Amino acid sequence: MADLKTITDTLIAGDDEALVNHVKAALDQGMEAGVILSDGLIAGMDVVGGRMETGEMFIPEVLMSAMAMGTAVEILKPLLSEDDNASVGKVVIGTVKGDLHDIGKNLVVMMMESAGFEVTDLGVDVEIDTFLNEIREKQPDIVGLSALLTTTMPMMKSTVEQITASGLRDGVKIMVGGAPVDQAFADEIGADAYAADAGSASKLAKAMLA
Ligand code: B1M
Repeated sequence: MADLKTITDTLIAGDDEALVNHVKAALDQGMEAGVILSDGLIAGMDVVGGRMETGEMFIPEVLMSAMAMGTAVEILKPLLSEDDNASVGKVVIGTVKGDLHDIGKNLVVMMMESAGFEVTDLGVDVEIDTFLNEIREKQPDIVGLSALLTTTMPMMKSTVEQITASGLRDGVKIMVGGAPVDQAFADEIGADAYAADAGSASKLAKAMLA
């Protein structure tokens, strides 16, 4: 019998094989993919974050949880897709320079792709010049910037500034997100939108282009 607590505990333990089994069992029992994601997996990463902060978990253990999360998300991905797959717009997205966190950004990518966006994912630790080049080449409707560290939030600001200085700002909407980011910060750096989670990111992206 797989329940959300078992899923959360297995994610925290970083046991990806067991996690896959528990997630599959939960799906077989009729649990919704979205519930497994938010109340099982993301809830587990929150516990991992707390333990990392207090020194109860170290980087290698956190990485094992992160990798287990990625494996489990792959199982849920097709089940979280929306039916309507017509392209609704182009998105270029990445985690800003200096920041290696990608789990949240990957969820945003997944939700946006599911919602019908054509997404170019630049990965993590993305140089400002890479964003500028990709905007020139791909001509996206939306540029997404993710940051998980308070120390990389200024890089978000610099990225927006350089997009503006390069004359590319008028052609794109900029969306920002990540745990330390909020609406006030988005306003302060001149972003068009802030989303607190992956679900609202894709809804907001659609709304911005409507
Ligand atoms: Co790091 N880390 N980490 N870490 N890590 C945090 C962020 C931290 C809060 C942990 C803590 O101390 N409690 C802390 C930051 C403190 C701060 O800045 N004030 C921290 C630290 C300090 C560090 C290091 C500096 C540790 C060290 O080396 N001493 C180091 C930095 C490395 C670097 O980036 N240069 C580091 C390293 C790592 C790992 C590599 C081990 C690993 C990352 C693995 C990976 O991503 N592949 C890791 C992890 C896993 C975490 C925690 C535990 C989990 C992050 C996560 O994946 N959350 C995290 C603690 C926490 O957040 N509770 C922590 C789950 C994910 C689904 O949520 O990413 O918030 P989140 O994404 C959400 C929303 O924010 C939003 O939607 C997502 C889905 O709903 N969202 C967007 C995200 N991007 C968006 C973009 C949008 C819109 C919405 O539009 C474009």
